[in-house]
Amino acid sequence: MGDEVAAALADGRPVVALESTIISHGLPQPDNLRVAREIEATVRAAGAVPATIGMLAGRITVGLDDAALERLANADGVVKLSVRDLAPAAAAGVDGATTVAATSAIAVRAGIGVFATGGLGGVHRAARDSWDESADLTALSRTPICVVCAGVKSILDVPATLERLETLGVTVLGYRTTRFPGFYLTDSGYGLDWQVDSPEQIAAVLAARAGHGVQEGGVLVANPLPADQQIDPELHDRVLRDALAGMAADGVTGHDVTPYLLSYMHEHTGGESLAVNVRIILRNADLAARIAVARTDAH
Ligand code: PSU
Ligand code: MN
Repeated sequence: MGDEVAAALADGRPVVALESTIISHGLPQPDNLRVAREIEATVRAAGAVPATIGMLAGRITVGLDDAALERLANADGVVKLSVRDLAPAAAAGVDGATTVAATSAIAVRAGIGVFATGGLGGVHRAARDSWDESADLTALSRTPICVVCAGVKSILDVPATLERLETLGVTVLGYRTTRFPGFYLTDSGYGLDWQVDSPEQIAAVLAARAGHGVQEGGVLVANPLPADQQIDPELHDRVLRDALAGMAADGVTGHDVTPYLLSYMHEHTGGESLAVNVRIILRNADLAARIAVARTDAH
């Protein structure tokens, strides 16, 4: 664990977990390193300590330093690690980037309760045949963490993902909305049961959850982009259609599906999807930090 994160946790100060797959597989070089640093700076500006999580030469690290961020951003062959990959990757001594599933599991073990990401993994559109459902969902069903995201991308089957979150017992809160956000789009077209309007209210939900001791899994906070900042829905729909067709033509499957679709969107929206992606992550980092601060203030 990084010294700064260890000290903050020991003192009971607010800490926000951050994932590394977004850096190594979710954003293109060279923007990824700049954005990784901006995410951390955003968490700090809101009064919390950032703990970016990843694996360096087989060691799980909570609170990557700047040299480590640079290594995961720039090295080729950084392995994308879900929970089930952590042990073999550690034994093999590789560098790896942790997904939402793996980051959540590690964060909770380390005593961190709030986590900011961009978009959550979910049920893929072809899941009826491929069975491709992100382990992010099942990990959240058993990991008591609060994850701030902008919903899921419409590269996924959004209603199926919401159904699975319900089945798996994951609480979903809309931040100042009752519409589930669609990452690049403010509204995915699907509704939510619960709305919260402040970090303090979210902290109250987390306190109630912990107090009951009944619910095993996590709380997802869905933080939409303001409508005037979303991607032009027409451009979005057209590029998405092409991306799905390209993926089928190239025979992309398994854990390569999400990175393929993300980079396709980045390349074919003239940089718009990247700019929107960055805005989303920074907004989520800010809200997560304010939730972490509200939790410590409530004690
Ligand atoms: N969705 C995004 N951006 C991302 C990811 C998902 O909009 O960077 C990354 C996250 O790390 C997430 C992972 O946990 O992809 C999910 O991959 P899979 O679908 O293979 O579980
Ligand atoms: Mn998958």
